[in-house]
Amino acid sequence: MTNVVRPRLPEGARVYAIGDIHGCADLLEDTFARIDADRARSAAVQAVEVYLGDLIDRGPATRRVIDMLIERAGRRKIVCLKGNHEELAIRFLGSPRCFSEWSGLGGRETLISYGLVPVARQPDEMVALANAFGAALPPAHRNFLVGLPTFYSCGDFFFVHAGVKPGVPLERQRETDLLWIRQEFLDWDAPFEKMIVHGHTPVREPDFRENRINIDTGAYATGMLTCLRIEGDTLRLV
Ligand SMILES: [Mn+2]
Repeated sequence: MTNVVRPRLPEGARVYAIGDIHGCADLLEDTFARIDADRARSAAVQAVEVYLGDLIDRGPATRRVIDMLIERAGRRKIVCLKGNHEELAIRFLGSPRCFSEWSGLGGRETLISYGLVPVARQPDEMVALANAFGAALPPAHRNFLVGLPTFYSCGDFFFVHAGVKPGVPLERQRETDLLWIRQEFLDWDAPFEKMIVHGHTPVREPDFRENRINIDTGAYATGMLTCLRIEGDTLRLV
């Protein structure tokens, strides 16, 4: 019989992990309230909120979501991770030709939230739109997007947007895998070095596996933004 050791956080640490927000400010506001109520019921020595990336795009209120997260960071310990959508938005600023790819994945909603008209067919129109986006983006938002880390590790847990490349040590993962990987990671059922908590691939309900936990419940389409609380070896949905 195998001796199953459940992954755990260090004594006194609590993590609230939040799935892909995708521009849904109202759902984020509701999640803030749920976390605050949970903290009021039981105080933690050290609580950190980890937002798993894809904060932007698809939903209607990317600009407000970023404002809310920046404001939240002023009074709570939070970590916002980079998702593939944040990568695309940043890339568009320097490479206007990726407009078609980004806009099709929900970037047009982000541009609209910054007061822009997301139409560009010719290369020169894409350059003009990228410049307009750069001008419309408050410096604090640009710094926020550019400065996002790609993972957060605590105790036996590893938080990341998309997943990790099987067979590669966590400390040697490539950013493109952390932000984009899908089937190769999802199909892998052997243990990783740590329990991987991730988003990126929507599921109907939080998916608890032996080696990973997917909490992307497709908020922008379902209205469900999942928040998972981890303390010790105890997992609970908030
Ligand atoms: Mn994603």
